[in-house]
Amino acid sequence: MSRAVGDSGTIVVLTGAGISAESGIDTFRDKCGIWERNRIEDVATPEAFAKDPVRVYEFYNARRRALGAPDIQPNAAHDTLALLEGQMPGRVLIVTQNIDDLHEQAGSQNLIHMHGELRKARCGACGDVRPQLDDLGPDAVCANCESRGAMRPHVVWFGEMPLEQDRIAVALDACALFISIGTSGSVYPAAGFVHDVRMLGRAHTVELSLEPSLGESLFEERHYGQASQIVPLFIDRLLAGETNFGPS
Ligand code: BV8
Repeated sequence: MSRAVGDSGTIVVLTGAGISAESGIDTFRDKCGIWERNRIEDVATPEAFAKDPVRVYEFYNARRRALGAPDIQPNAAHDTLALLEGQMPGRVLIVTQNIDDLHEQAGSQNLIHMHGELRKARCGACGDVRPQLDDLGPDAVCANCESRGAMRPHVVWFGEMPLEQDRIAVALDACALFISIGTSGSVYPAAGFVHDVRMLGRAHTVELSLEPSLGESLFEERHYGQASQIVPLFIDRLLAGETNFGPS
């Protein structure tokens, strides 16, 4: 059965750390990954922040500084997704688990950072969110409510509710094509999106990653390799109408 995206079908693309690996940003669960060098309980939970805020500030300050290095640039996978959005205006949504801004740098606009953004800070007192390019610390003052010491990384920690879940649910419900790129399928609710889409039975599901994810068996189509190679290959076929799911 061809559930073609056709001229009106929408596409939801879920991305994980693997799409940014070739850009020089560490993944989490590969060898020497971020969670291999740091315990989640020490740096990525509200309890960790309450217990030792300086350690948590520094964990994200180090990653923010690394992201600012001149050699950290979007790769062909990011660029191709921005091209796809340009070719199918209003019909492509990227939901990223990543807190880097490489999708934005590549030109993607219809984008949800469900786990927050490394280059933003949020006030724990008033909720105001502002760009944060430099190191963040306990003496930071909120530009909105002037509270001192309440600013935190605008990042979703484990045990916190991911952002824009309602908007994501609406997009998953409506999509004709769900593409998962560079994620191990380890973290929920993101890892459950393919199951949600399959239960609805309307969309084709595709996994593009270096190696099979934990949710591999739920994807109807799977391609493995470096994102900078397999993502352009797949999107080129999609746009050329060589799949069942390109624009008709
Ligand atoms: C919540 C921001 C509820 C921080 C992150 C159900 C079952 C079990 C557990 C749970 C569940 N529901 C909730 C949980 C608990 C928890 C969870 O899922 N735990 C896991 C560990 C079992 N989930 C949560 O706590 C979430 N919150 O559910 O809240 C709630 C309800 C009501 C009220 C309040 C709360 C919040 C989760 C968000 C945590 N924050 N990120 C930060 O970045 O520091 S998640 C963290 O993992 C990372 O940010 C990352 O984005 C995410 C997923 O990792 P991946 O992106 O997949 O990266 P990974 O390294 O694992 O894999 C990389 C992949 O790329 C690999 O497959 C590799 O092969 C591939 N790859 C590598 N190189 C390449 C490549 N692919 C292509 N090309 C390459 N070159």
